[in-house]
Amino acid sequence: MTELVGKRIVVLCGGVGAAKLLQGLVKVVAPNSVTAIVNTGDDLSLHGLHICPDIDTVIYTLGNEINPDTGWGLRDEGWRAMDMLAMYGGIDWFRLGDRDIGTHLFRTQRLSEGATLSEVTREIAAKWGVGVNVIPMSNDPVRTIVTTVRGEDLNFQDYFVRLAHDVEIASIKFQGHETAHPAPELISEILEANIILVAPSNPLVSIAPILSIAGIRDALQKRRKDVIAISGIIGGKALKGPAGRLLNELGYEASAAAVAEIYKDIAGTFVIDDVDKHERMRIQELGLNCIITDTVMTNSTKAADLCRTTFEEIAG
Ligand code: FO1
Repeated sequence: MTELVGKRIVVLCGGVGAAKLLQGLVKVVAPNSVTAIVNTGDDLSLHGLHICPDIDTVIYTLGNEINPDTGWGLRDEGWRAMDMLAMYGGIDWFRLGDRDIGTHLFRTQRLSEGATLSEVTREIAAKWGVGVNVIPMSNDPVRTIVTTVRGEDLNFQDYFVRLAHDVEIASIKFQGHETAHPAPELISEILEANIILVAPSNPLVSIAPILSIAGIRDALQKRRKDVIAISGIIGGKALKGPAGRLLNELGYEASAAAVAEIYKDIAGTFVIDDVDKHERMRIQELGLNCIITDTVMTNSTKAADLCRTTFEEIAG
């Protein structure tokens, strides 16, 4: 799109939904005009390895090596290390493929040598030929912890994978967010971008950790009129993951309008799916412009169409 040439676009990202959006976005604009700010609240330390699921999902997707069946991990993966681990009775519920383990080994080694997560992420993205500037939300550890209605604190992956998010949640916290700093250049990227997209990721566990870090919400509020959030809730539920259920459990309605309400202080425009067009009025009453289009990204062409329509609408 000629009117976007030379413009900078920042995208706030969780995992699978954000990666699909980015795959479409890079068909519409030059990859090197895009910065992806990625949630690291889902990160975990396992088998002594530093694992960053959302960063890897974004990089593997943009590198065209994502496992198309799961939306995470690599295609043509082998599982021999996991088989060995199972044989020993080790922790094997978090499935790390043989190829994927190489990424975690490299990241863990580089971090132990003193590299920052931003630096290692840049190195990994470069090896995959990813032109998008992928940056973690912070180089400091911030961990998403969910507290169940029975009062038990769970690390995010324990909740999400081990328990298959089949447990009722009372609250969510982002351990370490009070002292964490945004990654270098993150705030200036937001302040200097022409357009800021909030990907259709889970607002409570993928985008909220990013917003919990001091300075990020303030920077977005300054840019509110150029911030466009895309609803991950379509027809009352998320296409993937527990967002709909989590919204209900934490006292929100599972609807596009409820997500718009969550983002109303940082976003000036909200994109909803055609099936939710009856919610337009409620969203406009919250003070947001509302774009209605097909938001279901079944493939990268449809994701590109979503980006193109959004940019055309905001250009008027
Ligand atoms: N998701 C699963 O449902 N089961 C797994 O065993 C699993 C392993 C895994 C390994 C590496 C990685 O980068 C992602 C992995 N995921 C797995 C996905 C991950 O739990 C979620 O997609 C995100 O954390 C939520 O955005």
